[in-house]
Amino acid sequence: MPDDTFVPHTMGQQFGRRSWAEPWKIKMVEPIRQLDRAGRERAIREAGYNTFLLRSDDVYIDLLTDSGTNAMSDRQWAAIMLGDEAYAGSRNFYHLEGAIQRRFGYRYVVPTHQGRGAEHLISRTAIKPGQWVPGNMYFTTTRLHQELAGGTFVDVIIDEAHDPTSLHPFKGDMDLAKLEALIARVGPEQIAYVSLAATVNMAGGQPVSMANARAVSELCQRHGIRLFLDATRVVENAFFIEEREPGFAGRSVASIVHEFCSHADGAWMSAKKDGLVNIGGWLAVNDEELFEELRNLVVVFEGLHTYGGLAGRDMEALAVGIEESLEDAYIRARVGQVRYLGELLTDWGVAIVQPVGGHAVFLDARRFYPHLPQDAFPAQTLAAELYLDSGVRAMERGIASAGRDPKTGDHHRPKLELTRLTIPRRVYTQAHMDVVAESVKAVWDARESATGLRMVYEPKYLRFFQAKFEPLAAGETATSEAGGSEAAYSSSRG
Ligand code: PLI
Repeated sequence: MPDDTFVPHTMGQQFGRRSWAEPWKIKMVEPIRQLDRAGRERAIREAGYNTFLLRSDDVYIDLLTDSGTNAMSDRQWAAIMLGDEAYAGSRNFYHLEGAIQRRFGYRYVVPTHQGRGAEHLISRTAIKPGQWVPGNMYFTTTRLHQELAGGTFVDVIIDEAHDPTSLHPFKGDMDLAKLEALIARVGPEQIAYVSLAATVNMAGGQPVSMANARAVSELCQRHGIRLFLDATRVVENAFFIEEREPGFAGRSVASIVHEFCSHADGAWMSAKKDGLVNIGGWLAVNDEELFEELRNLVVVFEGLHTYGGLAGRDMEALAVGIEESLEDAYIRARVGQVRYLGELLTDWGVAIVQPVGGHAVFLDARRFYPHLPQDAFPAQTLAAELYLDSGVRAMERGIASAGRDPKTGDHHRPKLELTRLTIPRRVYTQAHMDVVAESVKAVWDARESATGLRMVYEPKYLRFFQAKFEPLAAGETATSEAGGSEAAYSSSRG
């Protein structure tokens, strides 16, 4: 006799909730291990207190980045076996080209080995020395390639983006007044192009609204300026539009991505993020003349225009990854997992960037360590403390990442001093998130004892990748050999 009081799959309703789960199950696993405390102390010391210099074998849960760390699906691994490794005209290129044209809507496609390969090409072709490149907050590699091409980046993101406590739903939006003011000051012919990123990595994975993309596009058209999109996390961006922007509820992320991309004259993507692959990138434009230039330049720096530094199998896996990334159930679980971690930390009173973004939870190192000046690298310190506590690897997104002004040599001093817990796609479980949250809480509880770091080795470009640090002794003051306003940092520290 069936027991009709037992209702499978709706148990949660008894407690007033319904859980969601990932739309996939695990077929293959990769063992990980946790070093003991003495091992972690040795490893982080040998790494110069820079989590980029740790060996991954010494890491327990790896939240360094969501770049290239994706777990591919069985369909993608099957696609790997369909690699056509012809030097020229690989069929995998045509599959990839078709997927990009269909899903993002651009006419001409250039494959690149990863995002910065595309940034290099677009910067060299579209920037004349002395021109300006407005964007919605800097990104490290994007700005460097703009500078190497002779351009100057100008931040025109809304002020709310620099405030980790602001609950603005689209903190990635551009401030149209700031953009207009720049155009009026330097003249539209001196603007190389407008560079719009969705989502905004350095602001905490914050989205750009469709209304803002449309308005920026209209403004650019009025002035005859091109608009290019960094589409690295455009699927995560579309999820937030569906969730938050009036008129988009119930729309598929695929249709939102397509509409969003239609506002730009072209786009590039580090496919190592939303593309769900381990390597790859692309650049796509509508202008035939610009395409001719890019197609010529790609053979100089990346490889032939039908592989751009990628193996045929990589392009095939990406063509499949693009389709999978646009599935609504996938993206809901993806952002849902990041939010789960963020909500745990919020409930426990830990200072994080709000609202929680698409690819990572960002810890607010200023509020962890109000006693540390920015010259003592609070966010770098926090990443090292977290590793010491549990072997969880995070990364710095503060003064070390910001680098130096190439003209003055001074540190850039970002208002945001953050440590990023970046969640790889389809890799970790909810239990891993619990372990991470518990470790962050332990570091939060011990926050008063942190003493900070000093930089003892600084490479010229993208210093955060390879810089080395030493712990400051308790009471020792951090000194900066460069100028810049430490006072401004102190006065805005919460
Ligand atoms: O790492 P690449 O060269 O494939 O892509 C560079 C790049 C471009 N744009 C944006 C928004 C990125 O986030 C980005 C790379 N991000 C990395 C590596 C990260 O850890 O966030």
